[in-house]
Amino acid sequence: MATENSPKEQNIESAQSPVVTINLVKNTGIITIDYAPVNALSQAVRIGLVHAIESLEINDDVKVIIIRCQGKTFIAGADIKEFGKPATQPYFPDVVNTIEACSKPVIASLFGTSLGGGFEVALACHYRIAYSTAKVGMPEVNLGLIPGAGGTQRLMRILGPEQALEMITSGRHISVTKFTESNLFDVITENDLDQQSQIFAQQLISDNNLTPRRVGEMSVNSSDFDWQAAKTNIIKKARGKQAPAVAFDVLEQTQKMNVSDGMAYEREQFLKLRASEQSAALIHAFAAEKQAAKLNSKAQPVEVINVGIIGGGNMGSGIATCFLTANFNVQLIEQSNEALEAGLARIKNNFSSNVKRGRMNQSAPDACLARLNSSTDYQSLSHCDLVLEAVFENIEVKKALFQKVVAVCKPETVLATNTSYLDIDEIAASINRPEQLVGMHFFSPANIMKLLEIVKADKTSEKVIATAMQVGKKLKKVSVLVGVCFGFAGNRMYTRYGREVQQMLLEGAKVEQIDNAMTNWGMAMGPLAVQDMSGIDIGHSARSAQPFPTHDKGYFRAAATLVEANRLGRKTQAGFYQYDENGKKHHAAEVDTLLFEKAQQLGIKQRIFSDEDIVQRALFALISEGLALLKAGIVQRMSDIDAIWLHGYGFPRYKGGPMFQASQIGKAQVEQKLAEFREEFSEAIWPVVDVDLLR
Ligand code: 3H9
Repeated sequence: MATENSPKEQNIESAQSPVVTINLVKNTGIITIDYAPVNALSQAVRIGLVHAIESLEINDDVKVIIIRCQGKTFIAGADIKEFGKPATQPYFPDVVNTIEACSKPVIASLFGTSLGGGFEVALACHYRIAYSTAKVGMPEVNLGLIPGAGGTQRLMRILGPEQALEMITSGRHISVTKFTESNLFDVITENDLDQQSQIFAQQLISDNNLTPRRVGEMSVNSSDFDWQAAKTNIIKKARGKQAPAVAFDVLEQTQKMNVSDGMAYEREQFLKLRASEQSAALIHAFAAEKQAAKLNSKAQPVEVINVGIIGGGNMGSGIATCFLTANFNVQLIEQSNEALEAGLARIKNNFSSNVKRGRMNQSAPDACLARLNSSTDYQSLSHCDLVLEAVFENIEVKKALFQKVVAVCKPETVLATNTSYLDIDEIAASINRPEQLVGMHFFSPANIMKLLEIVKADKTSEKVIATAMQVGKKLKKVSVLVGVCFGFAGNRMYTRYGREVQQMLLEGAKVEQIDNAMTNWGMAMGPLAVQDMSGIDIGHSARSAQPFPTHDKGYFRAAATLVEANRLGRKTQAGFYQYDENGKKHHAAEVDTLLFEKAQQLGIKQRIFSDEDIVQRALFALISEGLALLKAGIVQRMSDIDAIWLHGYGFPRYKGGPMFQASQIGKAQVEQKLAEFREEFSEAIWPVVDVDLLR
């Protein structure tokens, strides 16, 4: 945090590392880490830190040491870019131990997000001063890891096992102001952080209070902690992730050890996790999200402040909620006052539910709603920088709507459609500014789901794409650039996945067996429970807009059969499952009969499925379609497909996404399996794809 009070005195020596410098200000040695973007603990930073501590320790002019960072945050953790490469010296546990062992008091000066290894550095320091907006956390579990440099040990000592476990197993970033009851921070300030740290250092010097206070020397107070209850809770919440259970084991096993033995055990478990497939998948997921945000063009986005949203239905109101939460001004348009009232009520309801679930504080909705205006008159969109439509899926309605929008808006207004399936090129061709039109495809519920497909039509300008991507970032969405095709990237793959599930039903796999196989494998929900939830007729009518493919006799016939029998899903209390009055689902014997009869009628051979057969068919369908999308240039890169599936379709993050799975399975095996399916079910259904695209 570079401020007016940043240390200005001359460098006392040329540091060994270009990213860590040392200054001396009134008997205080100030170590500054300057390694953009987030001061991650790369080898250069580790070398620099050790050298800085060692040289300040032997400098008689130095009484106290401060570790601070330049840029937007204190250290945000180990350098993720170094993961997957052989570990290099100095090893990180040795670095934190050097800091803690220092014979002079070391103060950490925290702002931004001090995460993982960054928080471990702070815990090894003898004092911690934090800016009031700072956050701390141990997010290692999100990468399939546990803290690997004493974090489990020092956090358990300073906060006790309950709070330490909560932080380590949840990975949450927590505001420093939540720790006022603990000894974690010595000062939490709203004033200039560098100045406060230096005042604190001067106080230690003037009080001659120069004996370091080491967290590692504290003992763990775990006498009345119920380890068994905590374990049950952690395993339940982990839903298939290994790291939280390992973190629990480390804390439980080491609670009575000294810090050095505890760290040795922690390190052993950390290294095992670092070599695990789950960790590789989670690190891939992190990188995939960051990559997805990157565009090849250098076009500059235009600034968006005022947003028009046409349509206040479930999608439109969810989208409006997102924009309002992200500080945009919103102008909501509906066809009638009644529809407008209903839309406004939905938005208010979204905010109330955010408050109820703890996603927002009590007063936040009022500030958001103050930025919302509504009208039935398109003229009120004239000042908007972005106008997004979320009306029902009818191309003629959408074309007519954009005619009205271009008539009232500025030429540079970005025009966006939230269509899920319609041809954006055709909509663009109907207006006189096709370059201004882009797809912004939100996923339902739009105020919750993180995925946003930014759809580039043939004529969409690079500036408009850059603007849509930037808006997505402000909305805190995972935005992925995709091209135009039926269903774009996500729903096209979802259709292929759904097709395979439907085919398996006709081949004799049971509804529960399919759903259980997929959820046991890690999917957030079974595909048939999802269809019941969203309404089987919805997908059926979207598909019916196009002729059913003649080469695929089973194509969504199971869904069509259920729709004919008026089993539309939860809304009719009957779909693939039967639902009781409490909404609890049960086996539906009628569905077995209906599907068996349909299979007989279509001449589809019955077989016995294992859970593994089901998962393989579903996963390879995704891989096959993903490779086709990549070849057709609908997505920029393979990892974008993974980002889409992780954030839009409940794919287990610890499995990295369908294309990561394909890479793990390996080219040769993918090729062989796809060839087997092609042989059995025809090339029309399992087409030849370019397996060489897999890395
Ligand atoms: C760990 O510490 C293990 C230790 O316990 C033990 C070791 C022995 N390294 O998200 P943003 C890059 S595990 C390298 O857009 P924001 C990121 O790729 C680690 N690079 O910004 C991006 O680069 P680019 C525990 C990193 O302001 C740029 O920074 N730490 C790292 O929205 C900006 O990122 C974590 O898991 C990193 N550690 O959010 C922290 N972190 O511009 C993970 C970020 O080229 N990081 N980058 O695309 C985060 O949660 C967020 O990035 C953060 C900033 C909150 C820091």
